[in-house]
Amino acid sequence: MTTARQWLALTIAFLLVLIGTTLLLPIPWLDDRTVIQELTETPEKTFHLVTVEYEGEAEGKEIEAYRWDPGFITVNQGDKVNLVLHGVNGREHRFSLKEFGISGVVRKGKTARVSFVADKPGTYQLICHDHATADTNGPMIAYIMVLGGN
Ligand SMILES: [Cu+2]
Repeated sequence: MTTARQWLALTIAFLLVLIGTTLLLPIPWLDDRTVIQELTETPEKTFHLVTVEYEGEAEGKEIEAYRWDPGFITVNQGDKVNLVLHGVNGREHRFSLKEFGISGVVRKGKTARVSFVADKPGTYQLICHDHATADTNGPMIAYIMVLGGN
């Protein structure tokens, strides 16, 4: 005969195995990540941006504009975002993303890396202060859209 106490022990053992497997097995609809990974790891997204220069001519005058390429990035709230900025055109670009306390400079032929956690929804501007407006050969602004939680 199985006693009530033994049933209880068996039930607890079964539940522990069930919970253990659920937490540790890769789940197909979580991109084969485990529940523990899903709960503890911050999703990380890396974007490469290039400094580019557009040139044109109007009324015999040469005109130019610097841009970040790509100029629009979408992430989810809570993502750790890595920006890898490659200096291709333009001698240097002093930039900031002020809502996330980021500033730096990208120089021609060099790479600058910055990271932040996108902890608040909204659209933020990665501004190059050397080319911030059309009057200063810009606007060199990349828009970073952080989508709110689900
Ligand atoms: Cu610039």
